[in-house]
Amino acid sequence: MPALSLSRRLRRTPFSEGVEAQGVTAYTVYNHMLLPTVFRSVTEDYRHLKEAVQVWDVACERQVELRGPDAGRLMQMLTPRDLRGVLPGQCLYVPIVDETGGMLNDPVALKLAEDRWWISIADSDLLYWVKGIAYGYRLDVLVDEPDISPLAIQGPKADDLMAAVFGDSVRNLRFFRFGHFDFNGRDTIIARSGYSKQGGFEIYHDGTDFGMELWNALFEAGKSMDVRAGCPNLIERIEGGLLSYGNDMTDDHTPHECGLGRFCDTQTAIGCIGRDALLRVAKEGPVQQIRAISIDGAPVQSCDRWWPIMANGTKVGHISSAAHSPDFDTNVAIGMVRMTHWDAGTAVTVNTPDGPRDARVEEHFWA
Ligand code: THG
Repeated sequence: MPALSLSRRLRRTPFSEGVEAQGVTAYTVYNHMLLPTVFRSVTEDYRHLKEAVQVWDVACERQVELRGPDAGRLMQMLTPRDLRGVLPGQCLYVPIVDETGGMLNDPVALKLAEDRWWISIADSDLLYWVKGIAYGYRLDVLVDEPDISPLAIQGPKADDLMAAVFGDSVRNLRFFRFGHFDFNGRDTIIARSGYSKQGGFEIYHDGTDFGMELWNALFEAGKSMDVRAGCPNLIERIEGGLLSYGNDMTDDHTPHECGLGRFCDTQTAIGCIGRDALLRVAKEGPVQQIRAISIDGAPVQSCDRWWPIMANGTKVGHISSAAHSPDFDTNVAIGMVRMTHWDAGTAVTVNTPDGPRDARVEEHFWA
């Protein structure tokens, strides 16, 4: 593999020094920023994530901040999820759609105050869409990307590690809630959330000067817990059915096609851009949808372009993510499948780069 040329467009993070000292072996680019993808090997990282605790540099989950009297109105324009009744301190997984109902991003939104939200974005330049709407509708709101860098603590021992650094009260945080905690005299936002099914937290580090201080404190406190640097793990996130924007979905897909209909309240999300389009698709129902798919045979290579899903010689969908799962002893995958073939148990063929494989639509994701 050729190397990745670094320059200031490809942003480093406040934790990059620590990531490199811990032996990162592969990066990807996410929101124009470095995101580690492998430390030891994807399989070793997976095993360790499920047994111990990891510190993840997910600074690339950039925040789009909305601040001002119209922040709440703008937030509701961006998503078909009904935001009435959401309180400060809550996180929400929110589909963001365009005027056709196509997915623009699938962030976690944090309501900081009545007049202040963070949108913790997946990999697309959402800032410009949000700025354009605020400007076009003459909204009284400031939209920008503050330099906030999330650091995720994930794995079964995450509570113990966090309690060692931030005190026992961090254990009381409920899922998808955040609170303010002290770190060496600095006010720090911590949420119980993260891109794995192993449980854990996200620390929203603000500023660039104490990133390594935070990183080092976590590694010092976690020595007895076998803490390691980690990163979102391909195998674990496919098992868990966690979708990846740009891989598993694009602006050609509606939330319903992505299986995110449960995060849409299109009837009551008054003011949401794309509402009419979504009301139509909600009524008619999607004709293709994301499914868990198992693929037989030897471990597959990673899926860097969509692999056709075939049945009786016709294309009935595509695989967008795939990996070999040691725990389930099969290749686990995420794919978009046409209605005619999306029922659990349906046998299909996946055209992988090294030939056709027998595959099966599964009832659920694996975790
Ligand atoms: N955390 C934060 N920002 C993020 C991510 C994150 N931005 C980018 C990316 N991840 C956005 N995508 C997702 C996808 C899934 C989830 C979070 C962000 C997720 N889903 C849970 C699930 O599907 O089980 C819970 C959803 C719910 O019940 O509300 O957590 O990880 N800060």
